[in-house]
Amino acid sequence: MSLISENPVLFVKHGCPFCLKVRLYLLEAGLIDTVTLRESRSPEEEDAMKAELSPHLAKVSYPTLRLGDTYMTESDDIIAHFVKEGGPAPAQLPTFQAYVDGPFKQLLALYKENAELKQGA
Ligand SMILES: N[C@@H](CCC(=O)N[C@@H](CS)C(=O)NCC(=O)O)C(=O)O
Repeated sequence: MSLISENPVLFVKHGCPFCLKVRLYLLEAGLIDTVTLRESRSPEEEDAMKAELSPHLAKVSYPTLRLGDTYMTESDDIIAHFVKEGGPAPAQLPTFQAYVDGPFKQLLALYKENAELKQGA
């Protein structure tokens, strides 16, 4: 695996369900220690992280994985990267799967409903 030599940095925002999905994958896959985790936990830390990332991204979004000079911003792409590097398939991870099929799915449905309600208001 080239995960450690690339020294990946995972930028996450506290409370972000997409960030938790990636963290859960890495944790259950036993890969959490192969990344440097950077988490913003307050508006001030969020501003600082955004200022750090915005020169490299068209639109800052979390989670973001930095691999050398490359930045990835889609949670599924980030997980796919670790699978490609030799990590287990997400379908083999029961806790990850329970989150994706349960709370994560519900949060996405609520997010969508909220957006539709806002549009109609
Ligand atoms: N499709 C993206 C969605 C990520 C997303 O919407 N993240 C939210 C946080 S939960 C975000 O970055 N919002 C912009 C912000 O917080 O500045 C993914 O799967 O990673």
